[in-house]
Amino acid sequence: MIKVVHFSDLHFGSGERYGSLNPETGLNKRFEDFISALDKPINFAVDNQVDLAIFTGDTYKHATPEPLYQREFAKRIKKLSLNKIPTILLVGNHDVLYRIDGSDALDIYNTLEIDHVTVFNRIELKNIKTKSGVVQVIALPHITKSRLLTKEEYRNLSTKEQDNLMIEKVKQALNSCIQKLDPVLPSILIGHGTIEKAQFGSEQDLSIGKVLSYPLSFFQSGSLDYVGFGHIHRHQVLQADKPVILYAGSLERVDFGEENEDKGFICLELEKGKVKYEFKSTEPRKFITISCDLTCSQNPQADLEKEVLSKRHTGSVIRVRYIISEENFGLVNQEKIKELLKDSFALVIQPEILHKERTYRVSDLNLNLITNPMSTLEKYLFDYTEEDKKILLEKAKGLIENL
Ligand SMILES: [Mn+2]
Repeated sequence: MIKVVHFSDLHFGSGERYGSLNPETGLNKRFEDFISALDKPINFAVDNQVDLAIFTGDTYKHATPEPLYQREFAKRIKKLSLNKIPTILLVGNHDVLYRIDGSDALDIYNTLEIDHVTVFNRIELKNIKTKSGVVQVIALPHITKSRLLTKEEYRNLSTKEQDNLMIEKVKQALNSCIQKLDPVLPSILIGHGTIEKAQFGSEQDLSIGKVLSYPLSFFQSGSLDYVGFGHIHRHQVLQADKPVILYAGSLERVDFGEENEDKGFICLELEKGKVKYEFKSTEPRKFITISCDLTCSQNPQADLEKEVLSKRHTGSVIRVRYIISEENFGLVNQEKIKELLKDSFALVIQPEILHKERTYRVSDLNLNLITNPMSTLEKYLFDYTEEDKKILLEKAKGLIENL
């Protein structure tokens, strides 16, 4: 039996607007959260002496990360390497620089030939040796047009046709890998991208449009034991068995769109034809929205305080949203609310002011006037100067005559 840890979508550098500077470390406190989230699968792998660690892409927010982010990621990869745990790094869309040289943020691990570390940046099949046996790994990294198609192939095609051609090429490449699998050995497919029918989380706006969408059928081959994907941040299981097909999900929350999503990583026990998997939470920082409709409230401050006190949670990122009428806006003391929530990790207060209706009503405008548009318009323009009214009525006359 081969023990595997699979984690994904680290995105160092994201979500830092909800963190302040930690004066002791000089780091953004949310970045520290992201670091400790990464430590969970890394430490689990080391403490349990797993046979294989897999990261399915999107290491940083951008493919040109600050040295700080590179250093903290590299420390963790080094730890896996020193513990002789075979480690796979798969290139995600946020790791790729859209340049002709096709370089990516994980290239450096290839170049330095770190012991026990394998980087996958193209579709291929490799046998990875672990202390408990060989695992066959088919890799499907983020696919870029320039790596998959030649200029001659796509020059005269529409974007849609190019996508279809790329999907067809991916299918052929995957199938040729699948055909080469030794039926006796355990086999996994790791990917970074969108599988049709997968449910997006709030990261949708980050990347949609740049990635292809693969049919689930590409990955349902009985020769595979486990299909582990990255890219979509919401952890989800698309198929429970033969093979297991899932998204590990990201390791930490980026924003309030993920308030109700747990974050974590996957532990696998892999044998040929038999897979046991378990989702382990990283216990990500809590995000809590406190909502309050104060439009009908007699005592907005008291009602809002009551709601805040019932929902407040120490150490969480808190968002207070309330709707209030324009005339009552001054009755809420935001400083007092901030004081009540001073133990939160971060705080956002978002009042929504309900404005009085500003539509001007012209009392003698009625349906009877419909037969005489010019006099109707004249009444409608009651608060214009005589001069402007004259110009507008002239223009209107021309338009009406044309009609
Ligand atoms: Mn991605």
